Amino acid sequence: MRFLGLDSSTQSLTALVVDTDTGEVIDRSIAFGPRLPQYKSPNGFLAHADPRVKHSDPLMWVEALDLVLGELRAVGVDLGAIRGVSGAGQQHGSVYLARTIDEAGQWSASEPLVDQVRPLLSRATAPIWMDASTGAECAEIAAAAGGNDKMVAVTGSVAIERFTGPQIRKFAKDDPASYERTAEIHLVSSFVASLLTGTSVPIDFGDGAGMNLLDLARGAWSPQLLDATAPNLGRKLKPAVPSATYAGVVADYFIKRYGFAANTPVIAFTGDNPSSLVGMGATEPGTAVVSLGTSDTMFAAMAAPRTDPKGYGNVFGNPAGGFMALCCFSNGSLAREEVAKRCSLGWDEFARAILEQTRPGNGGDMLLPYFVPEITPRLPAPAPRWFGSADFVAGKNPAAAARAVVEAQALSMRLHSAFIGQPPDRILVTGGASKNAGILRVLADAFQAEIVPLRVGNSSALGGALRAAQAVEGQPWSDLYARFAAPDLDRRVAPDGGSKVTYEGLLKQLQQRLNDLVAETNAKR
Ligand code: ADP
Ligand code: XUL
Repeated sequence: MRFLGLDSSTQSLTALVVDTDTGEVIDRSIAFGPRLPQYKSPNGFLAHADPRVKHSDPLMWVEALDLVLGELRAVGVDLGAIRGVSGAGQQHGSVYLARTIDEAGQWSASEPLVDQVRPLLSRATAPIWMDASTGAECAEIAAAAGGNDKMVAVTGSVAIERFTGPQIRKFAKDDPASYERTAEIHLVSSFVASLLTGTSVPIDFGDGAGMNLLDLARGAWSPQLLDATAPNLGRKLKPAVPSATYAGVVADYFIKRYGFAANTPVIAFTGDNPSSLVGMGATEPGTAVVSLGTSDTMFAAMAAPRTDPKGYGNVFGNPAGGFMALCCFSNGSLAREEVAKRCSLGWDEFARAILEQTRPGNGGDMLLPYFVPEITPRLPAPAPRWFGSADFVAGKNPAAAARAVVEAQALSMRLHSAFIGQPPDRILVTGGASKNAGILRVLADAFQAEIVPLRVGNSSALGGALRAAQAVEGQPWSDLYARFAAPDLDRRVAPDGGSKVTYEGLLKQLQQRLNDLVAETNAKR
């Protein structure tokens, strides 16, 4: 049988079809920047004078959904053979509607969906996970909830700028009239699922845990946190549901336009990271995953929720049941791209610079690669810092710059993910940058762990397709993983034991420099 997974991520929307009989996988992506230039979002978000503010136009995601389905059809995929759909969205981003999709979602097949969704928006833009502008709201929510320790105990995370609760509070404070006329608030995941069914699809536990609103133990919105966040918020959110919830069927619009079969089931969508946990075959505790997308994340399934005493890490729902821990770094691909651009390096040259032209430790050259506000550690404003030789600091050593950005990222990941548990000796990798052999080499050495890419890229969209397959066909996860989440053994990278001592030293040095940078930033506030 065939299943469709969708992933509405920061920079692109991907659709991926699996065939559980033949093992075949077909995917297509719409990159927002090049394909939808009218939205003026080359990296998936709108320009803003304040670097802390990062919003996207939700209509861009609506148009991309039509485009990607059209493209699947154009390459000969018979969407009438799809037996179930699920998917994922970039986490934390929120969409505000003046009418619920239950009320307004009888989409007419004769008019583009984007024109039917436009009049429903009560807020023209959607704040996304990169937004760091809600520091005041985080403090207010945490204070009203009894402090950040209480927030962690209930929700698995301290009040954090990018999480949806503080974003909702900011909207309610800045534009109370528009907030009041908002009938329904969606995450990106539940929004795309709702477009697909033409009904209001609830938020799942996986993505809902990224809102600073979900009581993890009860699997329900916390009444106290709803109150601490914004007036009447409980009325604007449907109750959260387990990820495997049947959410409805594909709307007539998609049947008429793209040839889906009547009554094709849609399973609740989840966050891109929980979805990747499935796409990587890592829903059982014991396997660590690093995702190198727009953001870099490191995550792993957990039997019981374990929280980060430093307040950086988060706990989300595991779509297969239980929980997952996650650390998120906003200076992921965007920082690597910034360095590559400044140094005029293509990705192949970037990899060669690491593999052939530089050595572990980078001869003492170190970069704190914070070109946009950072989540881990928390830096509310860009703060790149260059340490080492004069040429390097002056930006005249492209090879060292390439290694420096990746070494700092890998070591910061090691440092901040320690709360998740035992240091991993094997890490699965995914995301756009996992194609880069230079980056994998540094990860292997910095963690002293074997790095294993999977054969299928797009783990988040794959996770959507596998979740649909599991919900409809009911086969064990392990069978699906054996078939679709197989490691690409030719590309795995073993650690070089000779670099271990160098990286231990570098780790301590990085920790000190990060502590200094955070202290400097806090002193300026
Ligand atoms: P997201 O899902 O967050 O939109 P992806 O996982 O699709 O992101 O990754 C996109 C990023 O991957 C691009 O921004 C680009 O910087 C990076 N990328 C693509 N190819 C390479 C490569 N060969 N080496 C390093 N980075 C790459
Ligand atoms: C996770 C996070 C990002 C987004 C975008 O907490 O903010 O990883 O999900 O990928």
